[in-house]
Amino acid sequence: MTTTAHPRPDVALPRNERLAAIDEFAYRLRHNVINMGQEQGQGYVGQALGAADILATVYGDHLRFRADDPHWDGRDRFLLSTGHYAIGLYAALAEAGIISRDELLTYGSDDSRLPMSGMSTYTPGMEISGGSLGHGLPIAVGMALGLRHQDSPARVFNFLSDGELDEGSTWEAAMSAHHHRLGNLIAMVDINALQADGATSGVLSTEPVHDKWTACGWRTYRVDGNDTGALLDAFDAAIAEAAPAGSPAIVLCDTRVGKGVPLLETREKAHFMRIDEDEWQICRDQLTAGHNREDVR
Ligand SMILES: Cc1ncc(C[n+]2csc(CCOP(=O)(O)OP(=O)(O)O)c2C)c(N)n1
Ligand SMILES: [Mg+2]
Repeated sequence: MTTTAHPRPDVALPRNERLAAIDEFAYRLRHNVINMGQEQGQGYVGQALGAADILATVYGDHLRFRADDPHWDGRDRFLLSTGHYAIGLYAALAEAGIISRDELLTYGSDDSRLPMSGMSTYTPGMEISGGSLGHGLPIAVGMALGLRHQDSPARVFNFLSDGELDEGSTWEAAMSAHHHRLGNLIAMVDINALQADGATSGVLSTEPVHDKWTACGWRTYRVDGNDTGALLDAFDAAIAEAAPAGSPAIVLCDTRVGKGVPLLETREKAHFMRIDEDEWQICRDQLTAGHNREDVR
């Protein structure tokens, strides 16, 4: 068993303990998503299940934050570029202790702090508002530059979807990050091969994605985004070289929509899922059976 330095300065845990904590985080996150989705009977459930392992690795291990002080100046900034993935981030914020699990059940309802598309003014821990794809990375570049000017040790993490690789603004920002030597910027892309209009390969061919980021001057890692061990190693490597001035890093994560719930993994029209009343418990049971654990309600 190798002991690795945990990026949070106050912890140094063995790798297997870090992994176990990430897996537990991801498992609970997925249950939160199912519970939230059931309240509305529909939602961006497939993406959240697919990206759960990425969110768990970053929120459950790498990100520096204070749960009781979400606006703490020294926090790492986590920018959710894809507003419609908010259900997944809310589920992670509950596991991180920033919002309560009870509040999750207000998701998408009138007067809730948890709207279907992420809004920074509504939700503690939500750094930017989403909706218009392709805006997260440009904002992340400005934030990373600003934090460096302030001599802040905080890092900026930006979560993108593969659909955002269709946007010109993403690539302008990618070149700017390299130009400004933003070594404090770490991005990740959920490559779930899906967009609103169908398969990514049919909407716009973005491959070879690894080569493109490398050509833009980024340190680039590509992993199975549902393999928490691979994610942990990739983010460890990306963060180990993070510095106020250096190369930005990106972790390209190949994921499966609906991961963890076989009923949803094979669903057609997976961008926005409508799930029948009697199917939610099947989802929950499949998730629980796959992990041999207790339900999370
Ligand atoms: C600038 C912009 N153009 C178009 C849309 C409409 N839109 C909403 S979601 C989506 C699909 C984007 O792909 P991705 O985020 O990979 O979809 P998913 O994996 O969630 O199915 C599109 C085109 C938008 N929100 N913003
Ligand atoms: Mg996608």
